[in-house]
Amino acid sequence: KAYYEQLWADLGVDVPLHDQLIRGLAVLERRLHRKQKNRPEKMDYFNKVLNDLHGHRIAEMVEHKKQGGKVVGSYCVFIPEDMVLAADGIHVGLCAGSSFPVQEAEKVLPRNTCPLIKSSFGYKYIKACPYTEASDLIVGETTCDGKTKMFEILEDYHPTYVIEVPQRKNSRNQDVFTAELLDFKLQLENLTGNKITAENLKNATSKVENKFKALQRLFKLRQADPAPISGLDVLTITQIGFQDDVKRFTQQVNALCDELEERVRDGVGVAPKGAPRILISGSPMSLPNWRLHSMLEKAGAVVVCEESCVGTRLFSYTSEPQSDSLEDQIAAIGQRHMSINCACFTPNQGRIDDVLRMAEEYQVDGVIHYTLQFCHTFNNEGTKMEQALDTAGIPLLRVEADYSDDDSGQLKTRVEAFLELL
Ligand code: BJ8
Repeated sequence: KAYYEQLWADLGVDVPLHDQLIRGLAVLERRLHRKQKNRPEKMDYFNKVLNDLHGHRIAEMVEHKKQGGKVVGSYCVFIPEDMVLAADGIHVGLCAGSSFPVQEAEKVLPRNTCPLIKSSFGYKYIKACPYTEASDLIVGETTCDGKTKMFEILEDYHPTYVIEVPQRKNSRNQDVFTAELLDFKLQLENLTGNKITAENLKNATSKVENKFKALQRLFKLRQADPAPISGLDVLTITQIGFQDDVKRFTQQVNALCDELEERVRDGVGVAPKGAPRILISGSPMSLPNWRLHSMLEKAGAVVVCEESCVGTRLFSYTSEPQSDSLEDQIAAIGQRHMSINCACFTPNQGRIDDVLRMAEEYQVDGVIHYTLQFCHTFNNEGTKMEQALDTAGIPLLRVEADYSDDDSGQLKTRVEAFLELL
């Protein structure tokens, strides 16, 4: 522990505050994850990572930095991890899912801002996240207005670079985004001192897309009834994927899938066959935002799919360049990301179509539309989603929540009433 404390202190982390954070996380993990029954054995790896969240991986990053390497942090799936890897950097999805730094963040940001934004900024503001402190550069994006404006403030606290994400999916905007990625390439080359070449980008893309394929495999296995793994465990795995080493993570997900294939063959599940199957769609759930999954599964349901950036929006697309040229590869990466059905796009019918398709593929009994408080994009899109699911005869519950536990009682009552209707 002393070794890690020194490591965190050297990065500039407020160690006593960080201690409180880690202790809170451990309590949550014991209360939620360990209380689950009949978990796959191959969850062991992910449990260990979760229990050592700021230890081994941070040590790897520090070692990488000592060798002259750079760490690049981000908060959105629009930032291409493969481009960072191609420049021999480490990419990390930064902490943004807990209420821990929110009160402090409200000293700078308006209170009526989405908790994900307050949490992201708050971790930097109170210096409690070693991943943020280890980042040589934070890369933001102009997805929603709240984030865009927060990045202008974050610049005063941390080296920050912002990529423009257009809000319509047409060829003109596709070109804008590709041009943004070409600028990002230069930015990464300046930061790391390494050239991004056609060859190293191709290798990096193949690593990242192998991770996507492993996650696709994991999600497909959840289509079985009984579901071979809980939604809480899959959510946690996907969250860990934003921080873990790409190759190691991919191997571990595939090893878990081997075990789950056996479970499906043998009819082994985490909940009895016929338990209510739920799809959650909406704002992303960053670690440790586990409340809704846990609540649903404690009430006897099983979450079988997340239409979310910590879910299908992360890994459903791959890039297919027209040729091996660097420009074509970057254009294909741009296309891969412009395929993401984030509610920041208008119109965004693709997301509604995805949910309707997935409701069938995953044999769901009901959908929960999850919106983080003050997330206007997903909240407004919920209206169209509600109409579409109503027409298709799929029950929907709309939930708006922040990161605090204040409304847990009320949320639990609504969730249980919804499950009874199914
Ligand atoms: S691609 S969903 S990760 S932007 S929840 S900060 S939208 S007010 S996180 Fe997102 Fe990228 Fe889109 Fe995905 Fe704003 Fe909403 Fe907050 Fe959000």
